Amino acid sequence: MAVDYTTRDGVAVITLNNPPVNGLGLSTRAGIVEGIERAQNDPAITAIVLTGAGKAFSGGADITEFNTPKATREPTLATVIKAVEGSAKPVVAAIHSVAMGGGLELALGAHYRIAARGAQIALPEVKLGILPGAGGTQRLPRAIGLEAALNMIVSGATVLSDTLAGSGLFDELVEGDLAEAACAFARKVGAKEGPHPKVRERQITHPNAAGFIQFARNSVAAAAKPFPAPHKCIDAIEAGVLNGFDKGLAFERECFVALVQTPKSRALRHAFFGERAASKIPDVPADTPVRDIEQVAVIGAGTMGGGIAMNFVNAGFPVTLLETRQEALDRGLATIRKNYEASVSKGKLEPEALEARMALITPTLSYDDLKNADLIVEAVFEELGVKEQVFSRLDEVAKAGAILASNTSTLDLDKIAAFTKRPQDVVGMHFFSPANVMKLLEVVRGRQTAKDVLATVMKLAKKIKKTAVVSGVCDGFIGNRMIEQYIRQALFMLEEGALPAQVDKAIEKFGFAMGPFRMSDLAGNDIGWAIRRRRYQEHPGMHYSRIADRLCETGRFGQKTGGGWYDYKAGERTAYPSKVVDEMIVAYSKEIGVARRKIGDEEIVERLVLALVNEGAKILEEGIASKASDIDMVYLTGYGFPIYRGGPMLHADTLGLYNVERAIRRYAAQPNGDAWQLAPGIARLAAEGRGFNG
Ligand code: 3H9
Repeated sequence: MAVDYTTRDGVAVITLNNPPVNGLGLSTRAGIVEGIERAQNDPAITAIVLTGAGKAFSGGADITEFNTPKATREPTLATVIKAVEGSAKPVVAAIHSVAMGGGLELALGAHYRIAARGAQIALPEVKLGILPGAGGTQRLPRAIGLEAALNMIVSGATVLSDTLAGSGLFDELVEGDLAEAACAFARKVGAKEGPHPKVRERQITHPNAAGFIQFARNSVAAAAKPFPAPHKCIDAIEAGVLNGFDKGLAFERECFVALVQTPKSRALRHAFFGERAASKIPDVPADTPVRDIEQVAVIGAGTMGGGIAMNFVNAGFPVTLLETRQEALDRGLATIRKNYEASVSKGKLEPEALEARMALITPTLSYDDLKNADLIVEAVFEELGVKEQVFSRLDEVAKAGAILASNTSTLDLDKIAAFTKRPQDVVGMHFFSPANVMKLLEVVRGRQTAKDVLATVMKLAKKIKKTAVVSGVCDGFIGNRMIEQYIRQALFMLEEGALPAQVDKAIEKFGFAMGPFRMSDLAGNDIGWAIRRRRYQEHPGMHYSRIADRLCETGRFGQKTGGGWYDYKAGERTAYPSKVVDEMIVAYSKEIGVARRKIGDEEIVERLVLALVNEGAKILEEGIASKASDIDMVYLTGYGFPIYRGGPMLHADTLGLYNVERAIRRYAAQPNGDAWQLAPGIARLAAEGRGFNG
């Protein structure tokens, strides 16, 4: 049973007991109704306390039940709340830790609410692409006022119970023993004559509700472009204001049912679970012991090393920062300081905090100063010879059990590990630039990386607020290996008839933050050039368009040289289509004997996205990623894939793998088709009528 029923001196205590967060799944819902009825039928009971066991009052509806028969089976949450609200004996919600979504809606159905200080209160449904579907849009405005409620509902933001003191939501805020206080409160109100107050009966008072709602609509229109849910939240609140509680409730329900079935909501829920699933590694049990990490060291104070150091400093870790030359060290420290100063001037950091953070950094030129570090992250030049020097030196100085991490983005981690006599302690921590900003961390698992090293790094990733995804060893790991195929298609399309601005526009309209050519100009076209030159030697048979090499031969490396695929004005980041480059592209097609054709936006998007999907499927098949959602998390958090499409693999499922297979086979039969070798996994899943996510 997911609900416990006990009695305490005339008070029935109904305790949700459905770990981890007391999600309101079917058995929990049934348990609450049963408990309410049992209390009605017991003459010794005068009042009811409704609370949650463990780490939450309730995290809301059980999201895993959405779009399954269980979600609509009675008692639905609406029925549960009706039972609570209709109880003749007063119900007191005793809220601690977390009351979110349906959990808060349940509490709003109670006659009284008392809360522990510091409890997290939210209606976060909008973050899942839905709106509160059990009366939240109707009751919260009646409890805390129209403006505060609308802001909470539309943003999904978490507000502490302390902040809501005096708002009308809570009857009492409690410092000490909540259960004790709730029972005492319940006894007091149980002694009173009913009926007991109902939030639904309160009035929404606002001097200019219509004006405020219009203002909110305008703000949301600018901020929530591709998402329907925030708009529907406002519509539902407005329906309640204009037409009263019952009509508002019915309208809210209608909107909820429609939104929960949309691909956008499915994508957001996929991202929610994908983020949590990424930290679970199939053969590394959750109870794997972790190593203590107190002291961190970073080797290399360049852009990457500096950004990595900032991550740890921000989380309170003392960091020793090693460079080979004083000048480089000074420059690195100055950049870190500049970054923090920018945060101070934006009001995101207190000036004292800046100094405190800088004080956590110990600069050094000596490897001997790394001997106390529990974790050492190397961020030096991407060249195996350089890594060899660093790791053999680390092997000499690092203490036993220290984790030795490489930030390599392209090199073979197993080779790096072999430079030491402790390959079990070596792991990849591939940060993305700017490392202090980007959420993604690829954790690269070498052939011999110890399980406790992996477990430690995954736990640490949470502390430094990264989304960590484990990747096996392969060229480019998950993210860059896939992006290479995407860029390859982008370049082929230039040869065949497209221009950079058209390609970028099409994929940005699909939802990518930045198209491949703007992205290359930002990262530096010389980086891709260096990788390609390596590829030409390693895989001489592999077919690449040489058009990007042509661009690089002219010195157009991107924003940093004032020109790349686009032109840039000094001091600006705006990309202006470049006549010179466009003419160069057209001339190149002619030179290689290609008759340029008009390429539609649909083809551009399809080729780019399916290139990711096809490579992603191979990565999955080879076990480089352990699940499709890991690949999606890499793309959502590191590559600007539109979150409302859930990542390339979920997007492929939405298209249907049968259609994906057909499209890939079609492109494989066209010019440059040799770049398309259909991943066997796609054909297999399509034949079984399945998707990457089941
Ligand atoms: C809703 O309520 C709709 C209603 O308006 C209308 C209905 C008709 N369901 O985040 P954590 C799992 S929509 C199922 O690591 P934390 C989570 O997957 C809901 N599972 O812990 C994870 O599982 P695992 C509105 C859920 O302490 C485990 O719990 N509510 C749910 O860092 C621990 O999660 C929300 O959107 C759920 N509702 O944070 C709240 N919630 O261990 C979403 C969590 O297998 N939840 N799980 O990986 C959160 O924001 C955080 O989980 C919370 C705890 C703050 C509660």
